[in-house]
Amino acid sequence: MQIKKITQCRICKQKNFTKFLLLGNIPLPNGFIKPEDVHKKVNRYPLNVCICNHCKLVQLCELVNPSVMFHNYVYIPSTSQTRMRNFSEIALQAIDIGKLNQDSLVIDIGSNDGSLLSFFKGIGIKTLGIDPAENLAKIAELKGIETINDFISVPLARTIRKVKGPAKIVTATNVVAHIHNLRELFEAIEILLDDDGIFICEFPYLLDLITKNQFDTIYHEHLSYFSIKPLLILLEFIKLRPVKIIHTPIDGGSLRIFLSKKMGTLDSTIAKLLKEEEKNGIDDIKTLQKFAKRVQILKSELHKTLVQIKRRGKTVAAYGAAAKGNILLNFCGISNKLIEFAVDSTPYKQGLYTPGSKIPIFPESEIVKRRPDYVLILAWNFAEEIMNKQKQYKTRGGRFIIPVPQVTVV
Ligand code: DWN
Repeated sequence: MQIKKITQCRICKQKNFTKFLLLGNIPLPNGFIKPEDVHKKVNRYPLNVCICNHCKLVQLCELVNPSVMFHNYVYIPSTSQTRMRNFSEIALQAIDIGKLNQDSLVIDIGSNDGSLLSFFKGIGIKTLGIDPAENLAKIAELKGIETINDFISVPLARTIRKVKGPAKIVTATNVVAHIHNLRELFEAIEILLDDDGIFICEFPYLLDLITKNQFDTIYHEHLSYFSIKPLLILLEFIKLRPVKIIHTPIDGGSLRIFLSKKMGTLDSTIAKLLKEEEKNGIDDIKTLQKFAKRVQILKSELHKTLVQIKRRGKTVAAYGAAAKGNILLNFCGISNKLIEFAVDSTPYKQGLYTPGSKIPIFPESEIVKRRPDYVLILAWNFAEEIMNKQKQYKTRGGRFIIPVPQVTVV
């Protein structure tokens, strides 16, 4: 079954939703196209967002079969220094809060190419990765990170606990929002965790998404868009308690939550964030409908800006063949007619085309080689890192376009 319409909220199980944003039928954002397939019709999947009227979890209205999305995965975290710095910060906090030593086991759910676990492995801590992407599990193993190539599940957690023993730390970065069955996920985590173990997860924060117009981070891989209120309701159904919560800047704004089996103290940050959410009315349907209107304005602003540049005979390239970039391009109707080429540091994306918009992807060196007049930064969450890297392009008169939170030409 490729697509399933949600009938009940994954947190509170109620069946009462209000749809507030329709992004249309869009290709899977990591479904890059091989040259030989670029003229074939690309599969498109509905991308609509609703809010549960009971627990206020914002979530996709339709779910795509996870095997279709994650069996062979081109996204790797190690292409961004910003992301790797964020990983090292998580590792340091884990080592500190978990009082880790060489006997400790750290398990990463959605371990990708082993980038996060390599920080633990590097100092002799035992590690284990779990990831459904066959291609990435192989790469992690080649890096010496033992990785189970599978989706997380309760039976798998039981086997791991039996064979490896309990984990002092379980991590999940940009994974919890990707998983439909949250109650099974947390049951599996409770099985993996030692009695004094800590679960550390990080995922994009709805407050930032709404207040900073980050509509392009809404895509088929991200099933849930978390805020504190529904998270507190989720905690009523699981046996873990929050001991710490940090509002981090990564990916435009994320929550990093530390959960333990022991009774935690409701971190004061939770009260502060709840107040912020109330102030911005992010669980009020009127706020969400205003956000949807801003998204439409951003769409026409960006399209108009690129058409005007084209009319002036100037050229535009895209920087970062990011999943979010594919949502932005397809939703805003931007294709290879307005964007000459894209560049990306991920080897597996180079030589492919962006899905739907059919833009060819080159290594980053193409920017200096072809010197487009403008560079549209699709990976806006790394705009600073990218503009620093491309100083030479800028000093030679190149200009950057940052699409979110507003269309800005730098
Ligand atoms: O949740 C997810 C996030 C964490 O990563 C996944 N579902 C999918 C993926 O989303 P994304 O592709 O939007 O992630 P990034 O990390 O924002 O993508 C950045 C892209 O830009 C990568 O393809 C790498 C590229 N890049 C580059 O070419 N040069 C990035 C930097 C920093 C650079 O200097």
